Amino acid sequence: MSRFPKGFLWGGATAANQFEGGYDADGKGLSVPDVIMGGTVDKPRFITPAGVKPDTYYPSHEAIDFYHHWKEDIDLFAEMGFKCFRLSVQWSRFFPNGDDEEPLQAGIDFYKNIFVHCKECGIEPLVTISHYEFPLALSHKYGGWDNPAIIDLWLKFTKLCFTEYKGLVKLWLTFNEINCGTIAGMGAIYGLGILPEDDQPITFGNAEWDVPQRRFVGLHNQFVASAKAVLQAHEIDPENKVGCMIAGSANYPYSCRPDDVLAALEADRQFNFYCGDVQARGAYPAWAPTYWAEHGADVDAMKALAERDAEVLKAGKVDFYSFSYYQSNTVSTDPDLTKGKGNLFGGIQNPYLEASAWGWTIDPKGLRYYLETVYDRYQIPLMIVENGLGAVDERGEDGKFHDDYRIDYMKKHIEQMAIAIEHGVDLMGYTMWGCIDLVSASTGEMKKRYGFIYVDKDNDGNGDLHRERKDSFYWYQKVCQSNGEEL
Ligand code: BGP
Repeated sequence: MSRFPKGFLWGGATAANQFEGGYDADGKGLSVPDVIMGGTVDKPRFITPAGVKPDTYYPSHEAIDFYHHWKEDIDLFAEMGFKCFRLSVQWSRFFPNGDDEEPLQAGIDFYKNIFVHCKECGIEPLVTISHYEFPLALSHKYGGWDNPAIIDLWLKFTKLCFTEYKGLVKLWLTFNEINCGTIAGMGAIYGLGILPEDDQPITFGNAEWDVPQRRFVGLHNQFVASAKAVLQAHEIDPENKVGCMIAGSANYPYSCRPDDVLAALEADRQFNFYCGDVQARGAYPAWAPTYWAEHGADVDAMKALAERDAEVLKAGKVDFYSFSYYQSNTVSTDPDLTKGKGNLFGGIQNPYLEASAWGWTIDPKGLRYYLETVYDRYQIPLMIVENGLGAVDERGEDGKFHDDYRIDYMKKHIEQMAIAIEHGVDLMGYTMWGCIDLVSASTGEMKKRYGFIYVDKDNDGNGDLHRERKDSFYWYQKVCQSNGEEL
């Protein structure tokens, strides 16, 4: 008997702006990621908010050109035995300016063909409605998610999706890693469409131009929009299930010094619970006012918003809780401790754990810790919608990609999932991040590869885009086919 439930959703995950390309194809409007340049682990990405600059390389413009390779790619996922494929739709493919009267038929058809083909292949699509994507024209005209007018514009887009894809898609996520909106700089741009006035590096925290109050109002508007979308989705098709999506991290105190333990609790609140509580429990946590005060928001204004919208937040709780998990995070109040490079979380180097080439701590047991903590807290089904290893892949002497390090990473994480399930966690599925090589969100590189499928393209955009199976492709095929028994 398998340790994983029958119908467990094994699969892979992607995001439109990181793999679709076709950034101006068939009438699509510019989206915020279309004006974000490439970077590296040491050199931040820059945003050119006014628009696309000549002679400048923007990784999203072609990405891996799923726009023209979608059938071939889905066939490869089917060959691996995917039960589920997570992808996102781009608002600006339907409504190029975000507030257009009528949608573009080409945008509707593009995704419809994909969903139909997924069905033919026995693959359940899991659709993220907003994955770090926002029509650039809306940022220019309305400012971003801090403007409440965005809520209804977005709900027009979600209604279109729920209606057009009824019967083809039943699993939805509203906002990718919504909790990143709590991070200055990166959170404002990627999550909330709130942009600086001129070209700026994208920082993880500490952005001079960033206004915390705008971010917290923006997040509140997203909570309301997400709750209304849950109600809309259920009304249009009772089969629909809508989840939240949180950038998850297990937060450990560096020492048993009470200050460090409290710092870990604080990190849990900031990254994991602030948004998760509103979306999964339907109300702000009791500590929200202190949190707003500590993060530079206007407490009275936030309290007024929370009270005004309490009913809708309660009514529009999500059906399931999804999250990304790459690493754990170690925190301390001791300023002398060395900072790790870390993904979104920074944090201190954990002496018991190794890190990836990009400085992300590798911690499979942290995944179990996270699963069990979050399930205790919310007691609704969970789904891991991102997890994986970003690494440099090089051809072996035989010309093939032997990515045993990736297999090892995933195997250890899946083992921990099995234990969490044994402990009672209701886990719906696992979509590994970047199942086909794609553009890195944090650095804009192609060199940071996650895929089971190699794509011939480099950081500067060179390559013929052909696809190749890596060793992990055949390994994951066995995982999918044996429902997680053969690791
Ligand atoms: C998450 C994002 C994804 C993805 C992933 C890996 O934060 O939801 O979009 O990119 O991280 O990150 P990176 O691409 O920076 O390696």
